Amino acid sequence: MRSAPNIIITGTPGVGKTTHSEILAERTGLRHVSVNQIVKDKECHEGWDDEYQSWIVDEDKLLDVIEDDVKEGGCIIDWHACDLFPRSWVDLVVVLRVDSTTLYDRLEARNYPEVKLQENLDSEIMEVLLQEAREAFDEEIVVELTSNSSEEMESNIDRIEAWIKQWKADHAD
Ligand code: DAT
Repeated sequence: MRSAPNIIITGTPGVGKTTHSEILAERTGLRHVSVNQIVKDKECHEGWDDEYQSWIVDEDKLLDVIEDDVKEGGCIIDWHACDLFPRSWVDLVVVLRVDSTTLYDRLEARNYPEVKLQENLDSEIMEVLLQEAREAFDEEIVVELTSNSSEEMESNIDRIEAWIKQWKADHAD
């Protein structure tokens, strides 16, 4: 059994997954599992998509690479997809949401190609990742939080931190 929970922080690119994950890892001692970084470092991909300027992820290889670490517990998995992770690995799924104007500004600042920017904006408006999370996991473990401002981020982090403490208390011997 895990001594600390595994949490997925998901949502459209630009919603604040990495920022939330880094601060949470620092405050709680949980480990930030940056899937982007792992895909690059461990070559869990089948090449580079030039149009989208992103790696074509080899999900089986990715799962193999992170399995031992995640099974120990205490991981904050930071990735824009969540339905590839086995349900048994996951205790909480946080789906971050942002208003479309805010997201537009954040993605533009990243110099996203127009096609990728538009696709991500559409995906956020259509709640694609929220639906994906709700379909892949029990509804009780899926939480939707807004991330438009630093005040909202602060409150999200406090809330997740409190949830982690409670999880540990509930799962103590
Ligand atoms: P993601 O990992 O989801 O792609 P990120 O953490 O890299 O997103 O954040 C994208 C940019 O937006 C980055 O410049 C930090 C900023 N940002 C993220 N969350 C924010 C928030 N709640 N309030 C203000 N800025 C935020």
